[in-house]
Amino acid sequence: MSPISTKKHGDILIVTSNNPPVNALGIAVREGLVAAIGEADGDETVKAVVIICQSQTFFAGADITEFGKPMMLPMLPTVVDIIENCTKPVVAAIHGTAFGGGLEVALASHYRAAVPTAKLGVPEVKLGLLPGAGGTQRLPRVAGVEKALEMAATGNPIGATEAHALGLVDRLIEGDLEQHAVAFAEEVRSIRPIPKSSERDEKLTAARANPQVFADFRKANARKFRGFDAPEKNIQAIEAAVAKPYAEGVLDERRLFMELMTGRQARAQQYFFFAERKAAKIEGVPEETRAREIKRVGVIGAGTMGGGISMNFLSAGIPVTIVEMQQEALDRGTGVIRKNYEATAAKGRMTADQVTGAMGLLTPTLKLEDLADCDLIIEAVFENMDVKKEIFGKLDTICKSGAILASNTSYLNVDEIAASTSRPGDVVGLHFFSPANVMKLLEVVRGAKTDPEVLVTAMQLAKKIKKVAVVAGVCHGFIGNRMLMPRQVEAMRMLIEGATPEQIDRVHVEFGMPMGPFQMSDLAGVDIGWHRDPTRIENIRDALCAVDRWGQKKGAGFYDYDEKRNPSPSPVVQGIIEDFRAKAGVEKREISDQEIIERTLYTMVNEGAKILEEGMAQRASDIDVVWVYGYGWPVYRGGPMHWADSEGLDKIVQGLRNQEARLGPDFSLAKLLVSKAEAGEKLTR
Ligand code: 3H9
Repeated sequence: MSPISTKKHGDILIVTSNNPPVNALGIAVREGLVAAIGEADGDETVKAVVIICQSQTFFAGADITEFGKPMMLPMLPTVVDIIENCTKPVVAAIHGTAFGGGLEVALASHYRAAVPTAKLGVPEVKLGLLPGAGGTQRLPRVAGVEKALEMAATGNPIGATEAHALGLVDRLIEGDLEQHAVAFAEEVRSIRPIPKSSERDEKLTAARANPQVFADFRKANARKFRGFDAPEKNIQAIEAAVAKPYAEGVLDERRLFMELMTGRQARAQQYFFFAERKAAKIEGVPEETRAREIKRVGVIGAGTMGGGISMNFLSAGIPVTIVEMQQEALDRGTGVIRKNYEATAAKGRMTADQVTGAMGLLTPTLKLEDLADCDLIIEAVFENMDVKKEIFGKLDTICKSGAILASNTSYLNVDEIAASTSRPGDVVGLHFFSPANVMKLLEVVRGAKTDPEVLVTAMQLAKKIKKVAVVAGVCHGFIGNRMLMPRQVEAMRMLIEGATPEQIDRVHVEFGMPMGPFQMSDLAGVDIGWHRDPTRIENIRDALCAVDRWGQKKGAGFYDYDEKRNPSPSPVVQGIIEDFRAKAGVEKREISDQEIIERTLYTMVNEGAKILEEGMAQRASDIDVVWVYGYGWPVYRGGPMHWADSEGLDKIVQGLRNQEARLGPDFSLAKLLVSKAEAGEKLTR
């Protein structure tokens, strides 16, 4: 049965799509739309058309699962042209998300009506693409060039009210959408000529007179777009809309779309779209498992982590009880939370009332006993097993039955922590990334005894607080930090062998990471995990810490920093490195950029393969989600596992073999990596 059905209401033909979950414009929908427009054209009793969708949303875009498969006609550009050329006025009735191809259908319609909660956007750029069904040509004509540039190149949607102000939505509808859209269609059924977006010109004239808008836009966003192919091609397509007649502009759009579609970045970004959604699925949990209700959260520790974690829940409207040992630390912690909210409000991203509302949900206390009524308690004190065990032992006696006891540990054994309670099934790791109120990743660490209900609750709650959660097994550093370790070890070794922090960082930044290992260390604090004894100097890091080079916070780390925190290479650090080199009797040599990649990134892939082999990640794509959201791996390279697959696993194995002698006695090739490479298989499939 076709997902498109038609019915008549007086002389209005209502075309309804029912293609759950998001009314993607797959082949059956496209065929149905063409047939429905044909019906309207052919039936002289029809005076106007309404296109509307059932369930949660208007068309959310082309069907991404069709990408990479043989083309199925009619293609979307043809369908939207057929809609625009309909001889009867067409009204798009929008709710939910009119995204990508969905917005292109709406733009080809002659009028757009929307409920105020609707969102309109062209997120193709996030899939490494551009709106390829006339969107880059019609959107600037309807919404204006600057808005179209912003929407297409960033992929961020706008709300219906803003769209209405821009003229992208003609009518905002309160109440029943279908009924009001039909009334709107009745109003416009006789207007001639029928207004077509592709024939409009008036919003292009300003940019025609001032083509500098494009250069300005590129300049203003250069940092954000660094490394990505798609934003630039979105800009070029809109430039064509301004510079050329519509019929030529769409040809440019098609060419640019195909260039992107056949590229490596689009494949990586589309892979990642599904990877992110797959991550939410937990293996080995009975389908009927229900989540527990979380009405109040307790957080132990009001430091940077505890405060950031609390903010996630407060922002989602969930009350938080926050515990500290000293009044001063408690006051400082709550003060920082308030300051963070006020800073957000100052940027216009929150109202004063929302700040008051969020702070009103926070209950600071010095008594662990006050956690008795919490449904979830997250411990965020410093990384020490004895301290954590003591806290969990106490929680066991204080917390109500059924409460979830979580640790924010980033390395420690969650099973050992769970064993300090009488209810290991209620214990789980919730590893937030710093700053916890900003970073999207949450590693949910599944202990040997963690109850399926607890896992399901953690994953659902993650969505509620707008995190992307990934299930990890119990191993040192879980998924993310465990893979960071070989990278750190090799980066340090290469310093002694002859590389500089600048070179190693540059290679990572050129690869697309936001920063290299030494920049990251300076930002996070070189002293994290340091033994705090300045007389005990066993490695370069100890030597830096001993002379107070703790990173940006001290104005010195692997780099020197000026007052504005601009880094420059440090002669002191160079001296320390040379000292170690001399002591180790190592002869300085040139280290190539390729060697840096093989010893830092290939070793990470190898560790990822071990994580998979040991079942510490449910699937390779989960590892990619961790690295993209937790550490800024460039999404246009899909994540370390997808990247390894696209480079070719045999190349990765060969690179590691080339370096094996330098990687030292602790290194071993992951069996899974070797076997997949030999079989010509991929990690991600
Ligand atoms: C495009 O339009 C190109 C054209 O310009 C040119 C063509 C020539 N296709 O995200 P959710 C699935 S490119 C197929 O969890 P939410 C999704 O995988 C497209 N499937 O829900 C998931 O499946 P499962 C431009 C899709 O409520 C289920 O639907 N459009 C598509 O949190 C639910 O998704 C976009 O990029 C799709 N287009 O969010 C929009 N979209 O249940 C992409 C979703 O098996 N989509 N699925 O895991 C979104 O941004 C969000 O899905 C949306 C709903 C906001 C719509």
